[in-house]
Amino acid sequence: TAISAARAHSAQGPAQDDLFLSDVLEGLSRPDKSLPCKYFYDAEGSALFDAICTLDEYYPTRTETALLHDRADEIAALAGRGATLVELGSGSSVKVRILLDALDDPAMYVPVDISRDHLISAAARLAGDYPAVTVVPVAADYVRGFALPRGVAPERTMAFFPGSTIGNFRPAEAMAFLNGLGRRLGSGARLLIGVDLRKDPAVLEAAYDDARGVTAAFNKNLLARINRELDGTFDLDRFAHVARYDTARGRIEMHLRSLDDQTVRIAGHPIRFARGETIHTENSYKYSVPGFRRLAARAGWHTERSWTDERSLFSLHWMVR
Ligand code: AVJ
Repeated sequence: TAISAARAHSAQGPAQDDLFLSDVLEGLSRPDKSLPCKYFYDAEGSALFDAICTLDEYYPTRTETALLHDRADEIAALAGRGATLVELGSGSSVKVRILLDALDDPAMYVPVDISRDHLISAAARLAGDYPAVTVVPVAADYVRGFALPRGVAPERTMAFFPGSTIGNFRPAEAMAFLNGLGRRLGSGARLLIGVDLRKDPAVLEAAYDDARGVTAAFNKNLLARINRELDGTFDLDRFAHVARYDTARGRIEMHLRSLDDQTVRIAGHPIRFARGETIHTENSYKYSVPGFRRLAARAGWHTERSWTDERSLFSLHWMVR
């Protein structure tokens, strides 16, 4: 059955645990301290991210969801019959249901996600709800590459990269990533990608520093995760959540600011923080529609359709390789 397929393929993909410690120590021993944002998404972080997606201030999720509903029939016509959907960073696999409901007899769904347990439970739930679709979860860091199931024709493949996760890459990295994805999927493959748009900085900063402090908890969970998994001694009350928009770069930056001079230990290694020093935890780049289309074109993707909501908050693009 589709559910057993989900279980059978769950073991593939490289283990990430051993990389966590070395990535953390490397990022925190630089003069400008930073941590890779992919480590936000342990079980706690994935649950906090799902909570972020329901916040009033966090417009991307509901705006993109509405766009998907509005354009579902058009997307289904472009995708054609019997498509294979490959979702990058599938998380809870919520948005893809809009596509699976609209598509003409979708054959296969390949959710790719770094958060293995969350991936497996989401894939099993989805497989139960869509018994005609073969669900093949792939536990992998999709940036490093991942194996697609055999025998999937590129012209039937449709990658789905929603949520403006592409915004976590610097533009040059985004280009390299999209180019690599196109080569992996093959000539004739399609890509449906969600991209957050440039806008009033106040709207952007509120989206990343909400009144209820959910985003602050999400950001600080990175330190809590280091405490849990790497024998860290971070005192979460001695760091503050910071979100600021850099207009020139067109990006939201999230940081954790040390409130004191302090020394933290991670797996026995001492890390010193000066008062006011920050750990840069995430970039979230924002684009204009033409700006993103130019970037994609340089990565070998031709944009056939771009859709935005009436307030121009968010964009969806249909691209062909
Ligand atoms: C999942 C990377 C798209 O940048 O908006 C949400 C992550 N960080 N709130 C984003 C995030 C803080 C999110 N992405």
